Order: sequence, then C-alpha cells, then structure tokens
Amino acid sequence: MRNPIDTILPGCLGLALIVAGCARRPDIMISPKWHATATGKQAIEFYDDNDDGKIDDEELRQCPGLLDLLSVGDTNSDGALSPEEISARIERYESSGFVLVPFELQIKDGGVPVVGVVVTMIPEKLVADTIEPATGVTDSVGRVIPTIDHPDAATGVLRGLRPGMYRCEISLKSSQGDEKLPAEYNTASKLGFEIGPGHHIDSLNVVELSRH
Ligand SMILES: [Ca+2]
Ligand SMILES: [Ca+2]
Repeated sequence: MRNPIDTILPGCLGLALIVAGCARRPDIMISPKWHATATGKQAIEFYDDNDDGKIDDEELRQCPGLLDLLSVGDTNSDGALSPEEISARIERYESSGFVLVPFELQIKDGGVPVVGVVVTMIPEKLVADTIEPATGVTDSVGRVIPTIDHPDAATGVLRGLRPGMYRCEISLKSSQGDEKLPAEYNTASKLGFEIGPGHHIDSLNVVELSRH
C-alpha cells in the first residue's frame, strides 16, 4: 500500500511551485531578451549595402528607426552607425531595465488634430524578433498612445513601447475602407522613432500631415 505521505508530497510540491510562480514577475514585465553584440553585427548584414562596414546615408533612409537613432547613437560623430555603436545602444536598453517606455503621438493636418488615424509602430527588421509592434487610434484631440497586444496583460494590452527602433505607419481609412493618406505615411513610410530608455518620456511627438 502506498504511504499516504507520498500522495501528500506531490500536492505540497505543486502548491510550492504555484506560490513560487506568484512571487515571480510575470514574463510581460521582464525586459526583452537582447543580444547586443550579435544584433550589431546583424545590422551590417541587413543594411550595409555598399560593404563599408557601417550604415549611413541612403542605407539609413531605408530604415527610419535607425536613422532616428543617429542623433544619440553616433557616438564618434561620423554620420554613420557602426556595429559597435548599435551594440552599445542595445546594451543601454538592457542595462536600463526599462520594460516599457511611454510614447505619445499627435497627428495634425494644417494645425488641426486628426481623429481616427491608425498609428502602427513596427519594429525595424533588426529587432523584429525581439520586440513587439504597437498600435493605436488617435482620439478627439488627435492623440494616440500606442499599445502592445499581449494576452497575458490584465487588460489585454501593454501601454508603452519596448525600447528599440521603429518605423511608424499612419493610416486613415474612408468608410469604404480606402486609404486617404499617401503611401509616404504608411506603406512607404520614412517616419521612424528610436525609443530609448527615458528618451521620449513627457514629450509629445507631433506629426503634421502635408497632403496639399
Ligand atoms: Ca554602408
Ligand atoms: Ca558613428
């Protein structure tokens, strides 16, 4: 006959694991898994079309999120991003411990806020496997705080962006579903943001449409 203690122990162990699980931070509140050195090298693979070992000019214009990084990430001021500079920035994301960074955008047309614009923040290819996209719709004053869809979040979404480099798509559809904005704002968007730890906190980024 089985010792009753053998039957009780697995139950206790199960309870202990559940308690331990409760004490852990949920995975959604843990920083993305960055690989700084590998990502710096991969940037060259992805974007260095002229094989000079760095990313600049036309190469940066193809990835607007990295172009936005230039202002803070080009530490030797040569107008280009080296793999070491990209790795250093990613190490900064990691060491900061930031899980989410607040980000707010306002869309205006001729100075007038535009309502109902869908804003999508798409991670650049370099970080697409590490961080999630975020999206949202402008409110009555043309403002949007993009959120990340996340099934484990209590509300189903995470407010804020992961640190990283993003291309920003802006779309406004008619009631028939036709795109009202030119491709330069969405499918061919050259608008990018580098979201560094604390970089955009308390600042409102305004995009003025120029459709006319
Ligand atoms: Ca190059
Ligand atoms: Ca540089």
